[in-house]
Amino acid sequence: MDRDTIIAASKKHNIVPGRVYKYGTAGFRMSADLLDGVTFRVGLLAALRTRKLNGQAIGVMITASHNPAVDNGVKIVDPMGDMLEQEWEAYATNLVNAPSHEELVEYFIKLADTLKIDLASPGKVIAGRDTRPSGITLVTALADSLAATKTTYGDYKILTTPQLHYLTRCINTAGTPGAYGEISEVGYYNKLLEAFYRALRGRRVSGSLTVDCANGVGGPKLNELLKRHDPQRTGLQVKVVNDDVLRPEILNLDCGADFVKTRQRAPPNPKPTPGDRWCSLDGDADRLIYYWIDPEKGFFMLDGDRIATLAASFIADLSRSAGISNQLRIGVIQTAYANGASTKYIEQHLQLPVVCTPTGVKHLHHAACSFDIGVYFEANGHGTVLFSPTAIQTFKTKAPQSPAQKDALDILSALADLINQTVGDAISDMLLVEVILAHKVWTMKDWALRYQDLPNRLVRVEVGNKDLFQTTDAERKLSHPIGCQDEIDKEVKKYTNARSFARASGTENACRVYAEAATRSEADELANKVAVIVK
Ligand code: 16G
Ligand code: ZN
Repeated sequence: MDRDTIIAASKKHNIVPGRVYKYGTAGFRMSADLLDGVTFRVGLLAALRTRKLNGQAIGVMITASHNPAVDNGVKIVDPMGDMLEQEWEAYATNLVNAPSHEELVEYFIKLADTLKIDLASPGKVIAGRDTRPSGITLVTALADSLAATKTTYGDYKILTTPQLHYLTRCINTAGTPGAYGEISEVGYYNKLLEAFYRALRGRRVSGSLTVDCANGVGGPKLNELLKRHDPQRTGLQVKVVNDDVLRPEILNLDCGADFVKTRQRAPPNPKPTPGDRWCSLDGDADRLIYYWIDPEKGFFMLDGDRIATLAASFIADLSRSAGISNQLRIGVIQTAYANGASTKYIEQHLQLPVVCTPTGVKHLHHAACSFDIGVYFEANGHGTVLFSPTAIQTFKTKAPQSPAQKDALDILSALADLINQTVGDAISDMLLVEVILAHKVWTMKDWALRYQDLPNRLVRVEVGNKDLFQTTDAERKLSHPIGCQDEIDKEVKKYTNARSFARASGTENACRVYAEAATRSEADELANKVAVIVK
């Protein structure tokens, strides 16, 4: 690896001076025109990371998810398809903030030295991007840094975020007992569909499902999956809407999972007919929100908490039917944003343990790994179910004592293939929900009736310096500024069944305040009072 080559390549991809960049919960994310130099430097980090991990492939995803079309982002995927190891986030931040090209290369070489990385060894990086046009130029910046560092590079072009995670894991497990799947986009569709058929075990999905794809990458990719799906075999009829990726400016505009979750209403176009089953994906297809229009009560949303409770109850039932419930520990991971009613339902009704972690997929994913079956979902619709090697082994080797036990074991086995084991995946999660509703023979209303959400309110508060707000107890309490939490507690005490917390956003320069209470007006009032305290 040659210093001058890297410097020369870097000079083609400047960072915008005077800005401070930080590798946050979603990597680097901002206005796309600020990202050229950032992406080049992320390439340098990926070049180090792959070599640190003996040449295993590292993934780089270029997406800004549910953000407006003018934004973009770049994040790194570790070899098993999980998020970049936390310690390395700081290295990424330092590399990207290097004030000059020369200092950048100095730091790069110093980092290699400190981490005992042999720069002459081979390395491999693969990349994917969502449908944002800016992704094309950003990929060029990435390719340039990988060429300058003599790193083998594979461009998978347009992908959903979970597909890139899938491919990264497939490449690194190929030819091993843990082989995750065929290394191609088609391999991904085939794996999901085959598992979908197996998980249904002859049950039929009823009614049609309309999928709002946020005019993002989920549209064309879901269409690819559906081309291969045989509706005769499953009963699933899918109608794909908001799948226009030719007009980039309408990405995430008045549609998609984030719109539905934050506005608490269906996309205005096209309008759902009362009684229909709908779901929305976000701009990179890693979040999923279900909803329907109740003919009497109107819009009803089934968010990440509802998907988590549905999945946990189904899997716990199956493991009882399979006679393995005393062998495997099942747990549910949530964040402070989970509705209190869902937590209560899981603990008291499903009798399963709940763990609360800070916001951000990496925290939930990590906590889920401590169970044999870890169900994790953020309320915003991002989540998955992780099956440990022990769990998968048990499904395969346990000798069934009855046809019912065999049925349950086979379904569990199929779920472990259907559910993306690397990261939350809207398309995979959607097939999971359809399987469960088919098995339970549930309508949307049946699903909605499991528990009643506590009214809640989320407000965004502009603050001078969000970094002053530090939290403990999985973000449920403020440790700083001193005294702030006492004031919040004092307000919360005035309401019944109430809860409220404030935290600094990891993706925007603002604080978020969440409040829930027994009634809508109390939740609103409490949120506003806490917002005043934080301001
Ligand atoms: C990021 C996180 C998401 C989290 C959100 C919170 C990942 C891949 N994404 O999008 O999980 O819910 O940030 O945003 O970890 P906030 O910190 O601005 O509230
Ligand atoms: Zn997303």
